[in-house]
Amino acid sequence: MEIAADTLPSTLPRSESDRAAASTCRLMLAFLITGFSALLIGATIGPLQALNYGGVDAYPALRPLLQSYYQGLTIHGVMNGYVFTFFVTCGLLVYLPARELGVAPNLTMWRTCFAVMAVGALCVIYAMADNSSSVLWTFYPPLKGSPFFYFGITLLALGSTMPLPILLKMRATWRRHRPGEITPLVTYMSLTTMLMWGLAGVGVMAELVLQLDPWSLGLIGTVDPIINRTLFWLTGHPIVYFWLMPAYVSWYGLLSRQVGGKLISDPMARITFALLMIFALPVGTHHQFSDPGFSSIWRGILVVLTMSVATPSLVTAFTIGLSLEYAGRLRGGKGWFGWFRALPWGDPSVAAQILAAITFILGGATGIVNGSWQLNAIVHNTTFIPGHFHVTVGSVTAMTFMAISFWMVPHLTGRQLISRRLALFSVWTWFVGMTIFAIGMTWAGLYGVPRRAWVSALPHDTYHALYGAASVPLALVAAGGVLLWVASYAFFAVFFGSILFGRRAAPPPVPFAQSFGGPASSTIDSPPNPAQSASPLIRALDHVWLLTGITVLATLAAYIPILWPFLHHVTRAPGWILW
Ligand code: HAS
Ligand code: CU
Repeated sequence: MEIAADTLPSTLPRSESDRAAASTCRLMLAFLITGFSALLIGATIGPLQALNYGGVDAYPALRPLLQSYYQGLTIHGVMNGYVFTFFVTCGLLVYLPARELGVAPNLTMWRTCFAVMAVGALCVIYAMADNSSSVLWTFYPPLKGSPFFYFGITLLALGSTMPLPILLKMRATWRRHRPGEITPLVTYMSLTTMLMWGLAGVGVMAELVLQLDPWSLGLIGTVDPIINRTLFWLTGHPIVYFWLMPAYVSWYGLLSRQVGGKLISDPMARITFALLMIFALPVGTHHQFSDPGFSSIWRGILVVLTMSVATPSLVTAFTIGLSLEYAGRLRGGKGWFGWFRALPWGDPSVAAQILAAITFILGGATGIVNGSWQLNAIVHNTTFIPGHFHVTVGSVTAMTFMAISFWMVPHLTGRQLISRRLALFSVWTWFVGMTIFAIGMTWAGLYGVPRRAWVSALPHDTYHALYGAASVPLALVAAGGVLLWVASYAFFAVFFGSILFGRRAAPPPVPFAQSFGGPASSTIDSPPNPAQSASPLIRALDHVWLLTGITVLATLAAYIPILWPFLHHVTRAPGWILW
C-alpha cells in the first residue's frame, strides 16, 4: 500500500515511523470498510420500509431471509445507527488527530477498539438474523431479545468509547513537545466529542449491565421499563450528537480547504463543540415528553435545554455558511448567490457536504418542532420523527461520511476514485431521495400516520380507510426510498470499486483547513504556533476537564429529580416477545 509522505508520525525513528504509518493507514481503512459494509446491509433494507408506507408489503416475498417488517427495521436501525457510525467515527476521530498532531496513535488500543466492536457487531447481527431480537434500535424493555443482542450492544458501546484514552495520550505527547499551546482544532473537536460520548455511555451501560444483560440470561426475572427508557435516553440523545459532531469535524476542520478558502472562525468551532458537549447529556428526556411520571416543570425546563443544544448548530450554520461564501467569492463568485454557484461542485466530496448541510436546515427545523413540548404531543410516535432523523443522521452523517470516503480512499490506498461522475450522481440522488422521503414522512406524520408500523400488512381496504388521506405524502415516502436504493448502490460501486480497482496515483494529503489567524500546520515538529494570543475564553475552553465537570454537574441536576421518583416506585415487568 502506498502511504502519503506526510503520514509519518514525527515522534518515532524513521523505519519505525514508516511501519507505524502503514499500520495506521491500514487500520483506518479497516474501520472505514467495516463501517460502510454495515451501511450496505442497512441501506439495502431501508427502502423496504419506505415501500411499506407506500402500501407495498415486500416482506412475504423475502421469507425466510426476513420474517417481518420489525425484523427488517431492527437490522436497518442497528446497522446504520450503531455499526456504520461507530466504526467510521472510531476510525476518523483517531486518524485525523494523529495526522494533525503528527503523533502515532497507540495501535494496540486502537486495534482493541476495533476488535471489541467487531465481536459486538457479530453478536448483534447473529441475534437479529435469527429473528430472536426484533426489538428495534431502542430495544425498549419489556420487549425481550436474546442475550447475544444485549451483550453485542454492550460490546459495541464499550468499544466505541475506546478512542478516548488514545486521544488523551496523543494530546499529552503533543503538549509535552509544545507546552502552553492551545490544542489544535481537529484534535479539540475530536476530544470533546469523545469526552461527551464517554460520559453519555454511562446511561446505556447501566441499563445493559444492571438490567438487560442479566435479564436476558434469566438471572433476574423482571425489569422496570420506565427506568430503562430513561437510562437509554441518557445515552440516546447524546448519540445523535455522536453522529453529528464527527460530521462537524469535517465541516469545520476540512471543508474550507476543500472549497479553496479558510475557516472563518476557529473560536466559533471550539465554542460550538464545548456547548454541544455540555448540553447533549442533560436533555435526553425530551424523548420522553409523552412518558408519565415526571413533573411539568421539568418538561418546561427540558424545552429550554433543548433549544440551548440547538444553538451551537445555528452558530455552525453561520460559521460554515460564511466560510463557504468566502471561498466562493475568492473563486470569483459575485452577487447574492454567485458565490454559491462558484463553489467546486464538481468535487463529489464538496458536493456531498454542502448538500448534507442544506438538508440539515429541514432536520434542524423539525428538531425544534420535536423539542417543543406542545408540538411534540402532535408529532410523537408518528412518521414525523423518522422524517426528522433521516435529514439529520441519514443525510448529515451519512453524506459527510461518504464525502470523507471520497478523499480518504485515494489517500489511504493510493487508488483514485473509479468515477467522479458516478460519485456525484450518488450524492445528488441521495440528496434528492432523502429530501423527498423526509418531506413525505414529516407530512404523513401530521396526518397521524404512526411510525414503526407494518401498515402494508393491513387488508387493502383498511389501509386506505386509515391512511388514504395521507396517500400523497406516503407515495413520496415510497418514491424517496426507491431513489435512495439507486443512490446507495451507486455509492457502494464507487467506494468498493475504487478500493479494488482504482487507478494508482499519488495519494492526496488530508485536506486540513487553515483558519484566519491560525497556523498552516500543527504537527509536533512544525514551527511554534503564534496562536498564543488566544483569548481567555479559548484558553478556558481548552481545559477539557473543566468542561467535563460542568457536563457531569448539569447532567446530575437534570437527571436526579427525574430518576428519583422512578427509583422509589419500581415496576416489575416480565419480558414480551411479540414477533
Ligand atoms: Fe433529533 C428525535 C430534537 C438534532 C436524530 N432525533 C430524534 C431521533 C433521532 C434524532 C434518531 O426534542 C429519533 C429517536 C427515536 O428513534 O425515537 N434533534 C432535536 C433537536 C435537534 C436535533 C432540537 N436529531 C438531531 C440530530 C440527529 C437527530 C443532529 C442525528 C444526527 N430529536 C429531537 C427531539 C426528538 C428527536 C425532541 C424526540 C422526538 C420524539 O417525540 O420522539 C437540534 O440539534 C437541531 C439543530 C439544528 C439546526 C440546523 C442548523 C443548520 C445547519 C446547516 C446550515 C447550512 C449550510 C449550507 C451552512 C438548528 C448547520 C449553506 C447553504 C445555503 C443554501 C445557505
Ligand atoms: Cu434528542
